[in-house]
Amino acid sequence: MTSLLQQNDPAVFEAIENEVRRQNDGLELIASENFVSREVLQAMGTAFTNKYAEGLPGKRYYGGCQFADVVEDLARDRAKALFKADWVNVQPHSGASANAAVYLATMNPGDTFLGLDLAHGGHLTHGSPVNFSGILYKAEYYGVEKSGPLAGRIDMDRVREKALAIRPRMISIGASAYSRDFDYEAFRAIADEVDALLWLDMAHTAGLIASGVLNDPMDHCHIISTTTHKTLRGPRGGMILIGNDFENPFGKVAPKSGRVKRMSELLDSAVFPGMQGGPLMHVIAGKAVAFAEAGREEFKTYSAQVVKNAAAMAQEFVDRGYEVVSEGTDNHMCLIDLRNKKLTGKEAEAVLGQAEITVNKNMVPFDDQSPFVTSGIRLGTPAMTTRGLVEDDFRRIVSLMDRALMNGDDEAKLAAVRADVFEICQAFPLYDTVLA
Ligand code: DSN
Repeated sequence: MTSLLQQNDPAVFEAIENEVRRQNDGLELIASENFVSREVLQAMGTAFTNKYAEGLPGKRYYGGCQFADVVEDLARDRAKALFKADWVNVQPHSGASANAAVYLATMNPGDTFLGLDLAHGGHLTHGSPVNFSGILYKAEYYGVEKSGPLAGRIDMDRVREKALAIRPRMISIGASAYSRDFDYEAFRAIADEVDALLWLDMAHTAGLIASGVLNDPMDHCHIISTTTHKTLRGPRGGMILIGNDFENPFGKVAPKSGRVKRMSELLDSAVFPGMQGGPLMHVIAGKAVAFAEAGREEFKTYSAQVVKNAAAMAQEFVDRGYEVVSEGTDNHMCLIDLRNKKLTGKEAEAVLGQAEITVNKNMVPFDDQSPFVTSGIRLGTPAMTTRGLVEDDFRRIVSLMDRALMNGDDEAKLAAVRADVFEICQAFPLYDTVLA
């Protein structure tokens, strides 16, 4: 059946059709990506996109928000149940917007914070000099160990030493490329010792935390931000929660209105009007659907499989003589250092792309290449686990990747890998229509 979009805007329809085909016919191993359900896609493609709803449910700046209130309350209640939190704001348009609101609510320009170095797996919004977080605030870093028993991992003694030396206003946890779980209790002890706020950006691991397959931060972190589209498998977007002991006035936060506000008030007003205008109600509808999905038993099974698949993938790389940073993984991703294979991340990403295997080049700790070249690739299992792949499938994928990487200039061998990739994709179908 021809859709209205196909009839009336064939150029846009064709781009969408090609993207759906690309997603169906390739192996998606980008650690920050996933495939949402048809229900989430349907919720997003609705008339809620037309609605302005600045404010919060019951306290809006526009009329006609009664159904926007319903859908935002559903999203908030489901998110609170999922993470066992008392407060949440589901309006941030993205993880970066959520993080910007965290800074706005808690820090003054020039204040010092301590976060994981981008070059060691941290995120741009955790103090990179080219990001607002590194421009407006004074960023200090902790990193991972270069060698020894904690190689590739964070040494909490060093975090403590650094925190005692710089006395930050806030300590951030969270990463884009760190495959080990965090010791939230130890971070909190350090934060308490230096009288700092403790903020977790759980963008990558939110779904795994919700499912109980990774450590639970809620009793230890003051503020928790996240995206909603990675392991949590919702629409692209962000969210902020407050940890379990934090609904008290926090005297250190400078009152901006002549009174000490609760952290929830500070964060709400940092999101709107601080950082954003109207919330994206169609995306919030998609968030509500995804949060309900993530509360189901099947999602826990899925998350456990994501972790098992990542462990199997990492081990297969180790067995094939690849250097896996920290020699394995606790979560959904692993980071491969390609220096012993005489390949850069840029070359590997391009070769694997020719075989329809999508990965991203990534800096490895203590990298000697630039961020545009890099010495590594980052791999994740959330997307292909959604398609139903299990450990043996991931071992097979590693063997295909190895064949491609070792034969990057042999078009016939790459074509053979591409054929195997296509066979796997056919066996694990994804979307059966172009439009939701
Ligand atoms: N760009 C995301 C990632 O790939 O990890 C983080 O924002």
